[in-house]
Amino acid sequence: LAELGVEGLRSRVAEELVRTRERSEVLTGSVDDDDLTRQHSPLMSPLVWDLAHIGSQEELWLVRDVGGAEAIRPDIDDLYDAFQHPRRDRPQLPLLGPAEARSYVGEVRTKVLDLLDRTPLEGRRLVEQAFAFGMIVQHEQQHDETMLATHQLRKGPPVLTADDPPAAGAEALPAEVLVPGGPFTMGTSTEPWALDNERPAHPVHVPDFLIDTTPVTNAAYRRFVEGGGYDQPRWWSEEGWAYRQHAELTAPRFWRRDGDGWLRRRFGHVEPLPPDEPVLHVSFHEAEAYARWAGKRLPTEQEWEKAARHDPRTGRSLRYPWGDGDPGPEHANLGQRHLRPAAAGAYPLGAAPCGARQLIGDVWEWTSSDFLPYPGFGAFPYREYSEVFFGPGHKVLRGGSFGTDAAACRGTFRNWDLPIRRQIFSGFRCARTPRPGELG
Ligand code: AVJ
Ligand code: FE
Repeated sequence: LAELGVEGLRSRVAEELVRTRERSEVLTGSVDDDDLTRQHSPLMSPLVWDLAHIGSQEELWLVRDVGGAEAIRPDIDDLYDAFQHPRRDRPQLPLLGPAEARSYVGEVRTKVLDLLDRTPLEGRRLVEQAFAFGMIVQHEQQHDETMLATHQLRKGPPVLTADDPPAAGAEALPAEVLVPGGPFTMGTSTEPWALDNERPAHPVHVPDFLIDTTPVTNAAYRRFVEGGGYDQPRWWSEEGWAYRQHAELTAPRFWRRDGDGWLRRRFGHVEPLPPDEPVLHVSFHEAEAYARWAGKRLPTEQEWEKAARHDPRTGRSLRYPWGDGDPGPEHANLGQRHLRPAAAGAYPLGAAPCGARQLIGDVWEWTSSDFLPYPGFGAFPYREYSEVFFGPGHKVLRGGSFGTDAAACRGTFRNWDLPIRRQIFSGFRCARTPRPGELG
């Protein structure tokens, strides 16, 4: 950050705030007021809640905490506190209406841009001050991804448009790649916008493992579905099978049988299931069952990050699979640039040193790991950001999806969710431990 200079940093932060708000405007401006205030699924907030919540967090963290200014709307703090009201109850709250919400977030933003002009952004506190703005950009982007998931749940004709992602290359890829055993550095102490749960950098020893070169595709997952995978408890954990029974799961969310084939619904389009695309909208339990059926397992979070970041030539951990440079459209499918994952095998320039592809972007990837703190973890800026979610109830997802912005995605970034969730843009890849003697 310091390399940008004070004015460079200031304009970079302002650009990110503006770019991010444009995305929020697309997501909330493409539907009518009824669509904005309605609840499209009990799993999600009304879109108008996300919008005002974005403004409310920005008011709390920047206008009040960094700027020391008086509250703009102290009366609504409670309505937009995610801990006070579960998503299913939010439509019943006396929320700001669409016009009020828009003017509120606009008013907050005007104050924030003014604050950015006045904040010194230098000296010892530079990183801390810039971090508060970076955290707000990431927070808004995370809610933009959540709103994109709400769009996927809404009924009715398509309202969002985007070009298709690049096709897969013609070359044949190996099904899996080897990551030789040894130490690597997990997490980060230097990434300026890394959140508390990604810190600090720490050494981890990871034994030999093989990991799928690409995420598991619809075609592969379909073989599991049609091979009776959802009818055979032996592939599922006890908890997973109980969930499968209770929720009456028979296939990934948004799939529908059509004669001998399958259709899937995607942002209002109903289309034949694309065989080469990574499977999307599966829960942790479904991913785990598939992996067992395939004779494999899910990667641990440590294995995933080593595959994505470890550079055996230098022994260092990279910021991204392709190196230390920020993500470009040639590296990864991020930022809602496309409204679907790219086919497995796309993005050769985004490959990791081990040869694995699409670790960043396309689909969030379930890991077998519980969401837990790294050794030396310190909650920042609030316990409520990560710490209260640590424990066996939440599983870690890695790598970001087509709906994740680059500002909220890094090789170290950790997402988490309940193992039953599948309205998120979740997929997975498998891993396995080599059989004795297999590696020669
Ligand atoms: C990191 C995606 C699990 O959306 O629940 C948003 C991020 N935290 N507002 C979420 C978050 C507070 C969080 N996830
Ligand atoms: Fe939030």
